[in-house]
Amino acid sequence: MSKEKSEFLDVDPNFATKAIHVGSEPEQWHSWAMVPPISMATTFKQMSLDNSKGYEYGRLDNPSRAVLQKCLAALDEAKYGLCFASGLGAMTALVSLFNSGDHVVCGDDIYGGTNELLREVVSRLGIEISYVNTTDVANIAKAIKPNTKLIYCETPTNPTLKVTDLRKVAELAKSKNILTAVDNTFLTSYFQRPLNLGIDVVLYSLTKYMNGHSDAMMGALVTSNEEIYKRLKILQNAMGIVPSPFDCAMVTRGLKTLAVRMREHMSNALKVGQFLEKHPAVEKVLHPGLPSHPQYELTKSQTSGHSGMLSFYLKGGLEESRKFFKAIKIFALAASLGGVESLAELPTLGAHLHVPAKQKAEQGITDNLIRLSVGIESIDDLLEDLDQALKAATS
Ligand code: P1T
Repeated sequence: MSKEKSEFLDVDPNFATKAIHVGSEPEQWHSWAMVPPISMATTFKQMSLDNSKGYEYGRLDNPSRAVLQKCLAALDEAKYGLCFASGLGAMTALVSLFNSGDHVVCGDDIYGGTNELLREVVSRLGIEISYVNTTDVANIAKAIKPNTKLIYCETPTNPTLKVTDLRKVAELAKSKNILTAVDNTFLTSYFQRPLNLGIDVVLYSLTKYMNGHSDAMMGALVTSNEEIYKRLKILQNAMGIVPSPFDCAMVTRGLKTLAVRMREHMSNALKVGQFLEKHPAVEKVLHPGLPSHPQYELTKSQTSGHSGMLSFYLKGGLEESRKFFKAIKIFALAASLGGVESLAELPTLGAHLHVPAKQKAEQGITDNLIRLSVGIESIDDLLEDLDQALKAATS
């Protein structure tokens, strides 16, 4: 275990074992295959009119999906997991729990696509949304109304890595009987388990770290609340936002290396963060694992480490950013995050393109804010690449 890591909460000591074995038990298959067979069937023979072997129709359930859902639940120490066709598919199901006239308090710094879904679709359906800075729980308390049904946030946020105190959010919501949900995409269940901090539902874009290889698109909701699970299970089927069995098998395989990958992402990103903080071409680094982060202590109290995500302000503006992206060689200019390969993007023209300009300005999503998803390549190569690109950007 690295020195940095010992400062944080203990990682679940059984995590890697669960990630490799739970849901994949060979004895459940006739062949005792060590790797779950992919079940592509869309329909399943019924034993009689009122008796099945557990599966009926592919949208309702599927053995490859069941394997993954069981593993996801175990990793969050939850009772239930449900997979969806994408992270936004999972969000669509979550917000569909609510009705026209209901009110949602939402973090103001969230993935641009989630922001667009809430503004362009959910608001139009009559669900009112208040965007607040959740880093101060008092802002959430102020925004709560008699019809508030959900408090939702990301922590750390995409792309400015702000951290919300999940214990305080859960305590406030419970006192008012409001459901809480947290997007845990950046940290994964390896580094942060919001349900253990009192949160009701955890959302994932499995497209990112959980799969880890940028080759499957999927989302998930995880909960121990039986009533919410039953309603979400109905929505998963009724809305038809289900993943393919093949993609489920891909993510099941990805999870088996989640623990080792996350340790490498953490180590590389911390070194990148420390390097950038000292670089003359860099104005400021946003990384919750660096003592310079305003919520460094809070982070240590609710997570057991960090992912490969960090952002930084380059000295200069759009012109310098363009030069940086032109110069990078190992880091690729690309959307998304959480794969083994290093990616860089400019949120204001990428993942947050459609976020209203005012909201972007308030969040500090400027022309010189660059987001990195630090992969698990050799660290010296990554630092060398960044160094030459930063020099090219500011020369
Ligand atoms: O892309 P999808 O699987 O639908 O997941 C959406 C999503 C949800 N939550 C967070 C925190 C995310 O970052 C994302 C997707 N994000 C990107 C594609 C991106 O480049 O930030």
